[in-house]
Amino acid sequence: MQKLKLLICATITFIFVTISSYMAFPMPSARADVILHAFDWSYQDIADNAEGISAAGYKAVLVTPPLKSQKSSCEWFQRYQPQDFRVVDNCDGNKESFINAIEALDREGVQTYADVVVNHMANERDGATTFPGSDTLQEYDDYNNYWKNQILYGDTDGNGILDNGFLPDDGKSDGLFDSNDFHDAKCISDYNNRDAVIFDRLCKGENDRGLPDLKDSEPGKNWVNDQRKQYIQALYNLGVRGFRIDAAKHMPLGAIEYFVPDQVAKNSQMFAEIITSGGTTDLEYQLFLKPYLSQLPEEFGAYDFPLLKAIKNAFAFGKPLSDVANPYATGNALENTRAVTVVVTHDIPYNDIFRNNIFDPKDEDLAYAYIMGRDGGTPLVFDDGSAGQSDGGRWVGVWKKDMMKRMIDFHNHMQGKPMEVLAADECALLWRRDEDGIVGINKCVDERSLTVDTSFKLKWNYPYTDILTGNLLPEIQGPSYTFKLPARSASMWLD
Ligand SMILES: [Ca+2]
Ligand SMILES: [Ca+2]
Ligand SMILES: [Ca+2]
Repeated sequence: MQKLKLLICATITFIFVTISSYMAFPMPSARADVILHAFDWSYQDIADNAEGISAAGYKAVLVTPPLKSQKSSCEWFQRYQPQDFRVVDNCDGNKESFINAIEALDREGVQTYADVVVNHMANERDGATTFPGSDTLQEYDDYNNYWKNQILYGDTDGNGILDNGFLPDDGKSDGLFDSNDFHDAKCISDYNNRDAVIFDRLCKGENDRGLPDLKDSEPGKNWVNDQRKQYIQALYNLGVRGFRIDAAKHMPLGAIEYFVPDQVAKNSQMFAEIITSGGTTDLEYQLFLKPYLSQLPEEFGAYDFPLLKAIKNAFAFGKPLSDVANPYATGNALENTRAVTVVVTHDIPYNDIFRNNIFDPKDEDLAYAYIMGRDGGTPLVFDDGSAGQSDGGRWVGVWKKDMMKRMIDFHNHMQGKPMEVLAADECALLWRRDEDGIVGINKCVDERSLTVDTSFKLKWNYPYTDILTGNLLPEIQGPSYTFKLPARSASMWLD
């Protein structure tokens, strides 16, 4: 594919940008607003629930990857196998319904975050490395009245036919990638080999051809990275203000920095999916997360998998909860400003190798209280809208559970208030948020009493209320106070 003319594309794309009300929408001052991961929700469902999402306290919604993926079957993983990312059309909707979702959320003061899947393309058509396939290009042309409305970028002259900058338009849609745009067909055999993880394919098993891996590693050959860049810019231009970078450990850091436009990085929340099995002493952390955090600018955040692992360990039988009293200090959490904190992600129930990270349901509630109650990181709540509904639909409707809404309410009340741990032992954690909030978590099966010094730390003779139960805390009347934490419970007191 000839790629020289493409240098001009990124700038030309701007010409077609409608200056919308989104451009004037103020950025949140802190990056600690709760994100709803509306996993495999349709864009229509998101639009329909925008008011409820806002009322529940969420400030952003991470939506289904806005790209073209196959619709002949709707398993969730198809959403992560792009056929074309110049157009939006998948089991969860199309560009039109995607825009409706963005606008509906915007009206409620909620931002839209996009799941960006650009490391690889779909495993289809017997291992094809031409995207989209010729049948798809023919369909674009045969049903132009539909497809012209789903184009995100790549129609340089705006005539409804994808041209990718090759003008004059000859009336037939142009392709996006061919075999020259992919690394050699080889499955990743060693996940501790950084080069293999970046250049080779994600495969499901020995007999799987794997996902064709885009070539993004040769200096001076920027076709792939320029397409990724235009894609992200186009999403930003629609009003998207957050980007989850899928499979980030599988792309060179230089490529990520290249394809995220500076203005987008500065005005959005960027976070990478780099799964590690631990914190700073973990090999995967050293190989993938550490270079990402140290070499990319501060705007580039990440899922806090180190913290997830630390919480999971601290809730295990025989392990002290006090292990997560100060996780950053012990190398078990990312910096506050770069962390997206989770207790479960879609990958955990839906991939056999991660299922051992699933919490006991009650522990999951307590873990949510932990990430919502602490100062640091942006909590992300996983809600399962997929047809699969793993584990009997356990994560269906999580977003609107009464307990979840109350925790988010506490989180939003405590924005920016510093945190100090007052007590920590094998069973329990107790911390304050300035003098205005107190969180207590007891993971054990017996009530726990914790006596703490309240001098200059908490308000005396003052009616703190547990937002989770509505119960009043018996008033603190002096410098010593004994908190009683019921068995297997969280309490979030505020004024
Ligand atoms: Ca065109
Ligand atoms: Ca053409
Ligand atoms: Ca790769």
